Amino acid sequence: MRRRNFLAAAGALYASGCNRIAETAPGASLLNAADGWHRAAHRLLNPPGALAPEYTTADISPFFRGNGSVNPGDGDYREQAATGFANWRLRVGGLVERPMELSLDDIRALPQRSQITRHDCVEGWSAIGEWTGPQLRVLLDQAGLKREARFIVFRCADELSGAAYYESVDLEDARHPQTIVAHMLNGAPLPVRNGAPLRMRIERQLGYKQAKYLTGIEAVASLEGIGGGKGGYWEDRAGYQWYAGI
Ligand SMILES: Nc1nc2c(c(=O)[nH]1)N[C@H]1C(S)=C(S)[C@@H](COP(=O)(O)O)O[C@H]1N2
Ligand SMILES: [Mo]
Repeated sequence: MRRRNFLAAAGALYASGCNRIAETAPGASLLNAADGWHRAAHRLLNPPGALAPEYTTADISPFFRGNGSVNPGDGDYREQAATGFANWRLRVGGLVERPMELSLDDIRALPQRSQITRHDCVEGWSAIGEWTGPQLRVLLDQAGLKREARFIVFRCADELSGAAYYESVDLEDARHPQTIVAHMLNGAPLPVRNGAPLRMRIERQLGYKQAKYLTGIEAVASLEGIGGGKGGYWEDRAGYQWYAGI
């Protein structure tokens, strides 16, 4: 509540012409002013490393609904699903020293984190689930980010209306302890509707940032030229904010 009031106050300030923060925020040239302001205000209230709330097993929603793509028919996804994703590979590339291709066994062999968190979709629903997988920062450290890397792009296997779903975050969210590459929901392999076999969990941001059907993790210096250039499928189309802090 306090946070919302602060954001409202900060919003009023912003509307009255205080847009210096937006102009000087990192990546401001790529992002609209509102995004720059939102990120700056949210970061002020949630210092680096501040955790999203975590819940108990008693809070877990009996059913975690699916939204957006829920059963991709793209490429060889259905064949892969039929074989239990035995041949699924996650590529880690772009501006890294050591590009990698990981199998699900490779992902499961890394140190794991489990977290019970609430997913909030802008369409007006929430669900609580327990997600398990390695922290993204472990993968990034193995691959070795190059100095020029500033954003991490998430590539997905599915298309919506003929365009590939994708998302992106800055390095602060990429390295956040609750940013994980999840392969389990509530102690079982991810259901197809929730992004099997791999999806991102970026717990301080809204639902559309949680990329499902993950095929690639790419370090880039700029979001220009990727998709429509606004950092994500819905950001490109519906004007959703790139920084979707909650
Ligand atoms: N690849 C992919 N990721 C996606 C989507 C999608 O359609 N495709 N939808 C997004 C939206 S809007 C939400 S709310 C969540 C839904 O996650 P769920 O299906 O596990 O509920 O996934 C997000 N990630
Ligand atoms: Mo959503």
